[in-house]
Amino acid sequence: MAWIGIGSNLDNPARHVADALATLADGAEPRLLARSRCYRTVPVGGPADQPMFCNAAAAVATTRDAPALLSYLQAIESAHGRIRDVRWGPRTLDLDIIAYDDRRSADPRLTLPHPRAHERAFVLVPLAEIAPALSLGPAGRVIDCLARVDANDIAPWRGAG
Ligand code: A4P
Ligand code: MG
Repeated sequence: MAWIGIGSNLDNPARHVADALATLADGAEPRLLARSRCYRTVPVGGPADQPMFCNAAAAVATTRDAPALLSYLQAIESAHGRIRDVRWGPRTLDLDIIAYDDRRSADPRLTLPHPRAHERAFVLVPLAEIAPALSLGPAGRVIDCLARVDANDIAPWRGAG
């Protein structure tokens, strides 16, 4: 089982997130097991003037190994017109693997659990809806990480999710 963080802040972000969830729900493999609501979140890092994000989280069952799952997710990003230019800059769709079973990896091409998930409210708030007890490694469970961050400016995305 894998947990996926979903984010978008360009070209109708809620639609990109909803479409990505629909793509995951349509496929037999991976199979969508759970999804969170959609949230409006303040951009973290990157250019100061970028738009607000829509963020959500999903749980999938998969027979693919983690690198193959990441390739599959990157193909969905590409289908949404994702262009990688500015680090942490605006994007039509970002699909990150937050955790894959209890796998640990320090490989920069695929770090597990995701190296920044435990300190980011835009990941933790949606993830806490579907996986509050999930361990994010040394940082602890999702709900414990969430208790340590400021999530006050995160609100449900009106009209979606
Ligand atoms: N990579 C390594 N580990 C993983 C993993 N667990 N899941 C590598 C996915 N990818 C992983 O990612 C860069 C490289 O990370 C990939 O080539 C992959 O091999 P990317 O998707 O091309 O670029 P990125 O997402 O801009 O990079 P990064 O550093 O992963 O960004 P973050 O840390 O995910 O932050 N603010 C709000 N409010 N909401 C957001 O969703 N997202 C970001 C991106 C910044 N600020 C945000 C949001
Ligand atoms: Mg990413």
